[in-house]
Amino acid sequence: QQQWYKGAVIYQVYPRSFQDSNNDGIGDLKGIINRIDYIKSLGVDAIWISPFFKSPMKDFGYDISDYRDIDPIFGDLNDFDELIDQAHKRDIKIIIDQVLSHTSDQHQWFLDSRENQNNDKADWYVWADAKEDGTAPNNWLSIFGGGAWQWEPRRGQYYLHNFLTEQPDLNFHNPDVRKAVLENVEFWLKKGVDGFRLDAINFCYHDAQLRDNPAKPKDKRQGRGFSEDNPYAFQYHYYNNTQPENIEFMQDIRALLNKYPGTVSLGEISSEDSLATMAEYTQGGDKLHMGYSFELLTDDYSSEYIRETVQTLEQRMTEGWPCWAFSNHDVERVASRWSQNGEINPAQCKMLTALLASLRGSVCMYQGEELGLGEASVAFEDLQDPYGITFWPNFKGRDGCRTPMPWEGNNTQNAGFSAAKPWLPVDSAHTQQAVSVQDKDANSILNAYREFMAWRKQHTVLLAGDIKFIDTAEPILAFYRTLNEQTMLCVFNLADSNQTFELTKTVTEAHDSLSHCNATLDGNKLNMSGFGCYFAFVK
Ligand code: GLO
Repeated sequence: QQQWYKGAVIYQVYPRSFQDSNNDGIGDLKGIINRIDYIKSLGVDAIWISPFFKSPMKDFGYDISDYRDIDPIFGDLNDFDELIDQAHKRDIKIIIDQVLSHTSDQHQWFLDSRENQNNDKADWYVWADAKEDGTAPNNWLSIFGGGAWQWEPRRGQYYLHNFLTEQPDLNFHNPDVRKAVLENVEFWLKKGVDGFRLDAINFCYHDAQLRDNPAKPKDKRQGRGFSEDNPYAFQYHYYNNTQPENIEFMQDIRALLNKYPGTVSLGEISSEDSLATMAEYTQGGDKLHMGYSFELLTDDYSSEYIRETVQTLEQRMTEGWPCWAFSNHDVERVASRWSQNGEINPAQCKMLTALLASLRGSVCMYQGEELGLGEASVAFEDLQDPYGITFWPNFKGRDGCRTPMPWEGNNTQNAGFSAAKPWLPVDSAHTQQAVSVQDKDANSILNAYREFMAWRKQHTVLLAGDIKFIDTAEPILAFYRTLNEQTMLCVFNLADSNQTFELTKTVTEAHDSLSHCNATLDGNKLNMSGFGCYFAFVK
């Protein structure tokens, strides 16, 4: 019996924007409960909910001021218990976000720590003296822009923040910190969660000697979902994250999870060599269960890129288990990002769902991906994300993928998300793609999504088989999934033009039952329409 997370489809809910139940313009836990049957109808195995803990919301919940409580904007602990209950009744697992590398600057630990240099919590964050000339201790930068050090007048020292100024980094070199952090994690295990998505998990440790990061040559800088003119891209981040000690902490997390059988960890990893770090953090059976890859969240869209990426990770990640995603709350929505002509193409959205659901590993799909939503355009005046405000207009931040879910079409107020003005505007183009509209249309992206999810579940070879790519030219991507005696051929046309593909094996059972594929076999020649796909058992 394969463990549940292997091959699972995890539906990511960004709670602020999913469903508002009390009409304050912000989604909440009750809203998720009200929509649980919709989530069930998608055929997913688990929900990952982005942070809903007490927070000043400078980074919309990724800045936590109390790890054991729910922010009132989202509800309370009873709502959470109810959510777990309702999800479990429907056989849906609950994965929650844990932001361990940093807290909010309003967390009591930080309020104490910053007071002076000799209090209980004095060494719980990363404090350092100014250089002789008053400048920051070293050259480290913040992902969200500017230096990674902030001066604290009370202590007469700088503190480290890899993210916003309001997100001070905890000092994991201090064993008391590790212990306290794990106690918070255990609080949620006792509540019955099925696992954790671990935010920026390779950022727990920093280099204790605070060595400068080396400069990165211009041709090596790539944007990983962040602005390429973000100076963050100008350095190799050798010393501010992914330190050797970090691995021991992964082992501590696993040891804790092992006390709660069936619970899993999904680590978000972005390092200078993310694939290598993912392999390292998930091998040996004593560290993380799954690594979450950023590789397919980039602008790169070609069969060569996808093949090379998946293949490289397959080779490196011998025992570890990957988790792939095309979209999340940090990057431009895939329907726009990989659009071939600037417009949303439903056939492409369906094909991408089929592709993602055919890869070896687990899969995360972001709310609205099942509707083929494109990136919303958000005016500067409406921006909420500090990251976007800093880098505007070159980089518009993450609000475009965080606008509210469109539930109702027609002229329903705010697409049924809320009766009050939503915290981010509903995109008018999204209204036409609303759940109620697509639900009724057998040919919709939503119904194709449901079909593929059911399809994946029915075929163990897709959940557990290995993956072997076929050497194809653009724009065809093709691979075999094999388990024991069974081999399934999976072919995808990544372009909007008709293509052909030559089969070299014999079809024993073609999958004509799938209604969203747009490919027909003629002898051993496969004729594929634009963005078509094809599945068959072969010998
Ligand atoms: C991506 C997170 C992002 C947070 C950041 C700080 O890394 O999902 O949304 O802003 O990690 O916690």
